[in-house]
Amino acid sequence: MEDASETRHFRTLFISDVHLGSKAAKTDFLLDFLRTHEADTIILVGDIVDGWRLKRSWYWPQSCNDVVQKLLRKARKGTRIVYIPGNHDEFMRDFPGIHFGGIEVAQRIVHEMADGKKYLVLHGDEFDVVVRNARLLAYLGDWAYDTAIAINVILAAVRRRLGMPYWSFSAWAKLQVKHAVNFIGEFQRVVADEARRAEVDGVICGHIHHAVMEDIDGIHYVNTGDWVESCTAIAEHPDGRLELISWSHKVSEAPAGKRASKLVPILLPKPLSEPSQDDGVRAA
Ligand SMILES: [Mn+2]
Repeated sequence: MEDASETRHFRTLFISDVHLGSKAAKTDFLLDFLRTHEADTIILVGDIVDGWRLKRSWYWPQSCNDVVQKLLRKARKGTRIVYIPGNHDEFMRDFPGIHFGGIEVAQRIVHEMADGKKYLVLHGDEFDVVVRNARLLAYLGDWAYDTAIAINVILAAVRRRLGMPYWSFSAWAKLQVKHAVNFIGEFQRVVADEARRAEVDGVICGHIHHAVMEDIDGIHYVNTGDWVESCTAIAEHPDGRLELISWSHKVSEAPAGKRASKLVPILLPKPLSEPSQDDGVRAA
């Protein structure tokens, strides 16, 4: 019963932070989105699978398989799919350059838009240490910045070897409520700096679950958001123009029809009293 006129076709779709394996993953929304959005290229910008979550307790309902199957099917039908691992699916980082089921894995890529503009595409967790220690690093200078990124990589590897969960940016940021806005701003600035170093026009990342498109000192900073709360994606039109799509918004706005009736139960508010103790759920 698929209405072809409803399907939108893009040059590229950017999706991140789905956290498959965490109960908070909005897989029904994502499936709905994938059904109605086609693209020549789909770039998965990290934290698609929540490996840390699955390690603690296995939660893999059919809908998670459906998402994976949907992506593999698109790959079979000719969509180029690139998987850039994040910190929650860093097990994928052991396979750079590997193709599986038509999906290619890369640490980061430079994507050229249809209008020739170049964008650095990465998940963003490599800047956690920098963001946390922004003030100190600004004081120490450039060498400290590079060292901090290197230390972040080493620490993550050591923690992984010891079976410790990845330190979570957003869980930490939430504890620092007063400064949360500063952290988002700091993250954006640090990532934009990296794009400037790479001599590109913009950057597309995920990690902090905060979808936005804005200019930061001449760098176009684009964040894909997440499919845990906001259900957002970035789409590149055939002419290279970028659009931030908020899918839950569209669903809730749609007139009562087949889609609305199907998705209404998911829209029921969850009890607000439960602060997410579990880092896997909202953790960036
Ligand atoms: Mn992340």
